[in-house]
Amino acid sequence: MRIETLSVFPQMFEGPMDASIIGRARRMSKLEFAAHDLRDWTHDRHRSTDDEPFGGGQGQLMKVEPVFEALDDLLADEPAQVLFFTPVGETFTQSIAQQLAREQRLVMVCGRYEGFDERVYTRADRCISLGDYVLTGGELAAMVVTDAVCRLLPGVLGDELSNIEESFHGNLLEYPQYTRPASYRGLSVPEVLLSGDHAKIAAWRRRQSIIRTARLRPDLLPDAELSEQEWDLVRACRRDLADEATSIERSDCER
Ligand code: JBE
Repeated sequence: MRIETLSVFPQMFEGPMDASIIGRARRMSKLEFAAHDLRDWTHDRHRSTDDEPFGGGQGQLMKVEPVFEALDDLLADEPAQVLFFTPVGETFTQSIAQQLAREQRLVMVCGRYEGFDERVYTRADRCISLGDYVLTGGELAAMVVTDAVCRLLPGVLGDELSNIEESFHGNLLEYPQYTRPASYRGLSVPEVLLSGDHAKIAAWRRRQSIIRTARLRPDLLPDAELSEQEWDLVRACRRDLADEATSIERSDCER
């Protein structure tokens, strides 16, 4: 896969795109990466990429012409899926990462300042947001998406992971894991994990995943594939939470 970014701070990508798994994927030619400088498509002496908003208001906006001209050039020879990073986009998920990992080429456009002139979005195949917070620019978002996509590319991680990845662990949170020592400062590893009984361990892990998801991320459950028995466990966790709330309420009233 080829990933390119378009931004006024291409140097931000140095380092994160060279280290660890992404660096290795590049050296193995599983991933090609290039950070383009949007200023290369400006024509004025100051190489300006931003300007004041029509109608007034705070801050500067990214201009439309450099983005259009850059995309004309970048897409001239080879098609690509064009992504824009903006808080107005769809929220990035593992499922979007899986879709993007199937593309041949991604061009990620990263804004700065208060955002883009709205007309740039006519060039977008997809607008993506990392979440409901405001970043100073889209570069870090592009790196997050590159990281999530890169690890899904065939041969980048061991292929043994690929089945698990298909569904983000069946829409359940990861079960708790431990390594040596078995006991540390009075904190011990659950007995079952030391038992060597693989069936029992698998059952315990599945149960822990369900309990955690029910308690911490109930929003994931509608898409989880659970057996009737497992739904009973979810309902028990919900009753537990309700009971906890009731007992907290009670103890508050008794004070
Ligand atoms: O999430 N994002 O893609 C953003 C991009 C630019 C600014 N804030 C964001 N949250």
